[in-house]
Amino acid sequence: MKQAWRWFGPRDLVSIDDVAQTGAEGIVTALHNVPTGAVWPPDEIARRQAEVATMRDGTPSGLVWDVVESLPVSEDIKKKKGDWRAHVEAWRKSLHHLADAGIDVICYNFMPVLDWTRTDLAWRRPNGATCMRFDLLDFAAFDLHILARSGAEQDYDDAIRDQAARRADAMSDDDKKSLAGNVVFGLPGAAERFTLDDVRQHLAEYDAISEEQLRAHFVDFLSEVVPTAEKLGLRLCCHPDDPPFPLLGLPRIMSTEEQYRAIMLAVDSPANGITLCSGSLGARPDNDLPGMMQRLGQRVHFLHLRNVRRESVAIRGSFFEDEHLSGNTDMVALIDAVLAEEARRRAEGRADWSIPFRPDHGQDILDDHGRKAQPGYPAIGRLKGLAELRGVIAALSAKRVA
Ligand code: DNO
Repeated sequence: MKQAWRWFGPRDLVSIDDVAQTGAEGIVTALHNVPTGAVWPPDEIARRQAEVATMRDGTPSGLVWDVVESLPVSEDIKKKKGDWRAHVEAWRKSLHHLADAGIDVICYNFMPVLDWTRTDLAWRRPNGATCMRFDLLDFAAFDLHILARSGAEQDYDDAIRDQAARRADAMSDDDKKSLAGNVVFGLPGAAERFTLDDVRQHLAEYDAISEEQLRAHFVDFLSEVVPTAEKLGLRLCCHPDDPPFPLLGLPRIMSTEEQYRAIMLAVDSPANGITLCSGSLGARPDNDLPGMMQRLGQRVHFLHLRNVRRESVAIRGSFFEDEHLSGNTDMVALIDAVLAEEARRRAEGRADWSIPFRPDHGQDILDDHGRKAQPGYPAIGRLKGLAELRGVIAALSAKRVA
């Protein structure tokens, strides 16, 4: 398992110098400045590689850009309209440029309109740490009373509607603004920053797109890009929906094992793979993460290891981001399944036997509270996660050898 770290580029308050001290071996990043739908130019890829490789004083960092996260897929591609053909062509060109630069793992997602979303970015835990949280009642209050989406009432039962109305009544204008900001204005890594009106307009366009139709658009997109990736020796890996259930009346197609299996079969190539994010998928009680790793492992090209604590037994429910070894996913069993998959790959002689992972998100602890890096991506909270995961990997690996 290759230990990687997400870095948001030179503006990231957690610098390459900091990352070098975490013990991470590789970097996960993107050209966040290139607009969605445009080609990633070779010189900008090379510049980012040089930034990753160099400490502030000019000495080598020892770090390499291993994984792209994300190469964004445009709304036109997801809706299969407008400039979608040109955007697919640009995506393919970017794949060529990345392959030329020696970067071969490409993460992306196919979530309509919103990338990941939360209602609270700094929810206090009893020990003083803060974490991200998705509270279904706050989300419903946003949907029903701030966005005021038409048809939203049908998506919630009476009890949720009543409680959401009470919450909305109790909110000041500032509270409403900050809730809307958390939900739609884009968390780190999201390719777009939408206003409420943009969101309303996109939602209206999705009215006519069913889950089946969105899946068909995804398969059409993959049929165009997977052959290119395969030829170039690249591994594409789709990130799951986060949270993994329908939101704002939008279809979600990458939330369950069955949905992943359908997409893997529809375009059956090793280049069509999975980013197994235990935090996103783990927010649903019917996703068995160690089992998914056992059953879909051959196509897992990248891992996000984090843990959530579900606050209800509902498929669509509230949750918060727990410590990496706490929460509802059995992280030790999941890592054991990853190591078993790596052993299988080694026995088969696969060159890609070592699967890159990053400690995904982290609670804000200690000096994180002062630094205020990107939500979910503090230095010390993630380092704590990485250190704990590294300990589990070392212990389980030693047992395998013995
Ligand atoms: C959140 C991230 C996501 C992820 C994209 C991948 O922390 O895991 O924003 O980068 O969905 O395309």
